[in-house]
Amino acid sequence: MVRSLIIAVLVTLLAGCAAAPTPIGVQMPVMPTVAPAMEVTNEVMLPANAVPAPVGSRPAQTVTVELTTREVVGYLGDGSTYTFWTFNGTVPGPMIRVRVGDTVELSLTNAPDSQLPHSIDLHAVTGPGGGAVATQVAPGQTKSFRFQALNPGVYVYHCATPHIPSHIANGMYGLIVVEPEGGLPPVDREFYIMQGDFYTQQAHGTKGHLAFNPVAVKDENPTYIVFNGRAGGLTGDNAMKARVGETVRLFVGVGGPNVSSNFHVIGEIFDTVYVEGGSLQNHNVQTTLIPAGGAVIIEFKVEVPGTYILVDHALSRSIDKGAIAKIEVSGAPNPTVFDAPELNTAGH
Ligand SMILES: [Cu+2]
Repeated sequence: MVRSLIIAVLVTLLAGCAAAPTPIGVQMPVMPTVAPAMEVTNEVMLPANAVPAPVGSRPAQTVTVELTTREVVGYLGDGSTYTFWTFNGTVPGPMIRVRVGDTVELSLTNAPDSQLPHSIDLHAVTGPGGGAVATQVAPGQTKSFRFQALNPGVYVYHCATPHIPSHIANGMYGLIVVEPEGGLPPVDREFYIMQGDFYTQQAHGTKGHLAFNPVAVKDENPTYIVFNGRAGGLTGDNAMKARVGETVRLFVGVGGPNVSSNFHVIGEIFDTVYVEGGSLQNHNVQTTLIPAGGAVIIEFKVEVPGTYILVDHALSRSIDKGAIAKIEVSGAPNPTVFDAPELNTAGH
């Protein structure tokens, strides 16, 4: 009697023991392969209002630009971290703003804790490799070169270290604005937005730390397409702000590496588009095409208060992959231009 009781207790204990052998043919639950979200100490997403002051009407001069390539952890989506490769720790990298005729002395440092070499190719450069040959920097190294900005416009810069699409796909791009003589016409607000496609081994929306997927880059099959490095990042507290009656200028680039943008602002018409970032100006545009490795200037006046949503109008990229940003326009209603009963009952 006592012996059978002892056996019964032992069986019960063994049944609750995690180390008990798994019976053959019984499936153990699959452990998630995604690591927990890593600690994020700096926000990698660059705010859209991080725009340097206009150059204005000053004469051409020599400008010094110092950039540092850094590999940093940030949020690609809510609850989803990712190890970005960056210029100066942000996606996009800082906007460089000069005028035509300026001589730019650029030095590129690769942070000592980087795992990889990096470089910079600026599309505003006239010269071999756009600077990439002169700036291949190992971790801890600095290299410099000089160029004269011969052509006004808005140009993409990006890392050009092999495998180049992978370096761009991890966030290594930014814009350099070369203002024309006399500067750009003044506006009330300027914003800086870059679209980029990201490639993770996990499905879009997976929580935790997401891993880069080099095969998906070659297949051009991104899991994330985003503005400024974060799905839906330029919304909420990070939404752009303007007031009724103000003029807005957007500098919009596409880092890619693979996906161009059908850039559209829901509820706005672009008064002016500097086509492909060059000197040709188009007017009254609904959607403008921005190639990978290209950029535009978009200008419009905001006449009606409310929320305006920026999208890639290949809309799965926005609805399903993250390319959403918002401009919140405050001010008095303008029922002559837009009126709806819903707005009146909502107290606007
Ligand atoms: Cu790189």
